[in-house]
Amino acid sequence: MSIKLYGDPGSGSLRRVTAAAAIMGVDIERINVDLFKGESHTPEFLKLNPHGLTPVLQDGNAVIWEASAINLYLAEKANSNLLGRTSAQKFEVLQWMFWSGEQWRVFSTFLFNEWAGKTLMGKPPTDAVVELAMSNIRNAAKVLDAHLATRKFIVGEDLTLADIDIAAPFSQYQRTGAPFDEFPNLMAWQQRLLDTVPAWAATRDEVETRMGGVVDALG
Ligand SMILES: N[C@@H](CCC(=O)N[C@@H](CS)C(=O)NCC(=O)O)C(=O)O
Repeated sequence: MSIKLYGDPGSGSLRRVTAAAAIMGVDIERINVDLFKGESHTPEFLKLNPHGLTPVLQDGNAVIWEASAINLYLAEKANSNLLGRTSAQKFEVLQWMFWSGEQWRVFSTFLFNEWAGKTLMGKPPTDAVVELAMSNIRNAAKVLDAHLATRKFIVGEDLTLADIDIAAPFSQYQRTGAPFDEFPNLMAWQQRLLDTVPAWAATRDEVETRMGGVVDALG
């Protein structure tokens, strides 16, 4: 039975899983959920994830939502080094993944929601939301930039799930206007991922094609 992955190709959260699965060589069956048509809020989909959010993975009886949890599930199944090579590294990878969810990605999500819910519809953004998000991104990026000054990847010498989780907000960077370009080591690391991890570059292209189509469709 195939492993099914539900999501919209324009989603940075789906990209975390499609990139990781490709790197690990795990075959998945993609099932498109058009988020711009509200397809993650149908009664059928809400049975998979009552939050109405994607991605969702279905592997036999196992249904998992939250991209980081999905990636941990797949990495354990594939016995992949994306989890880190040593026990110490594994906890460092987890530390950065949890940090990414709570202190980092969420603020880019605020900016993306402003863009998708307002800018794209020709409405003014809510300044307080944008200011809060920008200042939290700057505070976190300062720490990340210092961390990356002497490192190629977030943990150890190789790509891990921590890189994938922390790089995800770059998926919507052109649309959110997050101030990443104020941080040279962060920008260099992101470019390194695009240059050295083919699945990261391929999934970036997939997001861009889909989002270009969304913008065109809305005229
Ligand atoms: N923390 C969740 C975030 C999931 C999420 O925000 N997914 C967005 C797409 S990137 C979504 O499905 N949005 C649909 C909606 O809000 O209706 C994860 O990491 O999987």
